[in-house]
Amino acid sequence: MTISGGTFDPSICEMEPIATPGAIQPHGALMTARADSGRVAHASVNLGEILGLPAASVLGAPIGEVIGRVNEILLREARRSGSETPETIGSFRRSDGQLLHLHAFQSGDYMCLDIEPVRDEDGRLPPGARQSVIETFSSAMTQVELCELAVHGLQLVLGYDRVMAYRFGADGHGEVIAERRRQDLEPYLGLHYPASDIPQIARALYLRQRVGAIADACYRPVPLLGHPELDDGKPLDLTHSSLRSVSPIHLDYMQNMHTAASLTIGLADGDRLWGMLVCHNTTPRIAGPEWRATAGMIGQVVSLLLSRLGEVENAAETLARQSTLSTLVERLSTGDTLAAAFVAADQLILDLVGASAAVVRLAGQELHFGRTPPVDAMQKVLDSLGRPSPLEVLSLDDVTLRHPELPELLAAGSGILLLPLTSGDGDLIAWFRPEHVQTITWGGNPAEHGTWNPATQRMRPRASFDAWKETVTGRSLPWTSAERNCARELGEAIAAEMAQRTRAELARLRHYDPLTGLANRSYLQERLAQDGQSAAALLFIDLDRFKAVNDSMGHGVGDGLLIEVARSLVATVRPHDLVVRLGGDEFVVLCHRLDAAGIVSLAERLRQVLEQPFEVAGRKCHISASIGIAMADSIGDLDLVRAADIAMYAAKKNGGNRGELFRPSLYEETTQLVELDNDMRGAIESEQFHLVYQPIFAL
Ligand code: BLA
Repeated sequence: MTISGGTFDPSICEMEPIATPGAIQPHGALMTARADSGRVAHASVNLGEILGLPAASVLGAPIGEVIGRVNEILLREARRSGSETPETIGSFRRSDGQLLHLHAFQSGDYMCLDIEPVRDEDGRLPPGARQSVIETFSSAMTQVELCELAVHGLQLVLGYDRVMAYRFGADGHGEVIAERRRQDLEPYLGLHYPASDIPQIARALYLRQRVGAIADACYRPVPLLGHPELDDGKPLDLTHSSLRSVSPIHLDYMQNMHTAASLTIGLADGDRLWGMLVCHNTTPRIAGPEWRATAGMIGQVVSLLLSRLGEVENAAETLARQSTLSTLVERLSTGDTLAAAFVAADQLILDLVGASAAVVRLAGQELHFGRTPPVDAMQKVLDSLGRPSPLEVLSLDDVTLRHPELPELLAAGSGILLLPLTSGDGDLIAWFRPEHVQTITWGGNPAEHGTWNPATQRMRPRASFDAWKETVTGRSLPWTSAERNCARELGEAIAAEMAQRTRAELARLRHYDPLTGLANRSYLQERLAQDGQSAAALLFIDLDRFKAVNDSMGHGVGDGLLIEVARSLVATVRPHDLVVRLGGDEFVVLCHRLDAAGIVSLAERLRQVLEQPFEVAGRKCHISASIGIAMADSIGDLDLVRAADIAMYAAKKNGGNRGELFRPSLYEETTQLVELDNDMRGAIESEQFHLVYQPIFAL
């Protein structure tokens, strides 16, 4: 809409006083009475014509005297029941015999009556027609199918020239998604109309009052007269009047569309206006109470089913995406690292939200999937999105319109779905979609919303509704709410997976020696506790001369030597034996299913291996080992480590580079070296250890 050559300002349309026009359409009359006194406060100037009593003569009179006592009681009852929506309360016979419908509704302090002559067409509906139309609705599988059945049914029972289902898009513009029409009329099916064709005020009104009718776009509005004292002077709200006079802008619009009459039904999905069923007639047509009731009922059923079908369609999409999501989440828990798991699941990441490319940033690593946009341009877009909070999904389908300076984004990054991850600064997943060029056919050029007519001081809607094609570029396919939800759920799953991996890593650290990668003392203790009932043999290995190496060659070589020793131990024992670094230069080998001869020969092999010089950082290190051996048929509460330790001390005391089997006499020999606790003493005295009395090997 241009105003004196200025730009279109939709707010002008929003200022139309559509609920309080101060006038009605001329095919009926309107009268109000104050709820307290019951005296007539308003009357339309055509009251004489419709009711047979001039407006001036009824203003101030008790309403019962005008419409009869019974009708007054019914009118009061309609008010008492509190229902805002209009209802037919009865009829009234004029002095010349003409029957009139009385239709009650509430407005502020007033009880209001629409008065309409009963017309022949009113009873024209074949009995049961309405019911059988409504029954067809339950077969609809999609919202569009339901709308097709609804327009078919409406045309069948009400017989308008054209019946359309009009669906609103997210930006408020609308599209005709179903249509039935007289063959000679041009089709509107598939046409789009700008949001400003139906201003917000009209949408809000159609949510409150679902059915509205215009009998003749060329009518002359009939003003209301108010009683000087009983009319409170506030504009009377006619939202619920079936005779409400409509905005002259819209009447012009209808005339430009070559439509004389309309009957419109608001379709609601919850508390949102989903769309409208719009019936048009090329010639004037009055929609009487029966038709309006039929329209209202059809609208109610369609609205109800629409919500349900919407949920079903959404659930079907979500379900398909959920199965991709759960496969993807399952994959995340495999793989050595999360990044490796992502790489292995590449196609699933794209399929999850129907993207052509994705970038995953994780702990300083960046993974690319599919055909990603050029890195610099992508970074600029990400920067422009600021720093959304973790798991706050952002989606745009018009990146290239927002960034015309980055045309290189068109092919791969017209749409972006951004998921900031919880793990830290800059961790994110960004999905991309390419440009999706679309042709939209508008009912008239949408840029020409209307013009300002200085002569009438009114808006004039656009004159041409000829199909006008627009090629929409710079946009990707929009991201659906199911896709956004899946992205968020993936974010939550990644957070859970990361927590799980951190816990596993911590557990690993708790059990492993970071220098050699061997199990540590706490792991050994857990294993011994677990293996409680089984027979076991344990070697306690202490390196001889390690301190000398450490002191003379430095800690670096010392650490290197420990790593080499660990490697040699692992290479020498059987695969299922456990090699442990207790700390410093002390190691343990825990063996199962090895008899005394077996364990002794293993100890001897280890002694020989450790006796060989080790080369660390180009330096030769000469060490050897003192090895203590302890065995038990059942570990139970025995402190095998302590026993082997005692034996090791004996080996060390005897010159090192040798093995000693634990025997109770060692207890006596080593008392100066180690303190034995009572449990140990008890175990030795009860001879639970294998008792072997002589050193079996020694240098
Ligand atoms: C109302 N505009 C409406 C209504 C429809 C449309 C359906 C509801 C009333 C009715 O059913 O007639 C629009 N009608 C359409 C469309 C199609 C159709 C899109 O058949 C497509 C096939 N209208 C304008 C501009 C303004 C405007 C520029 O084009 C504002 C300056 C206003 N439209 C306008 C207003 C109403 C309206 C104010 C409410 C009328 C009323 O109820 O008083």
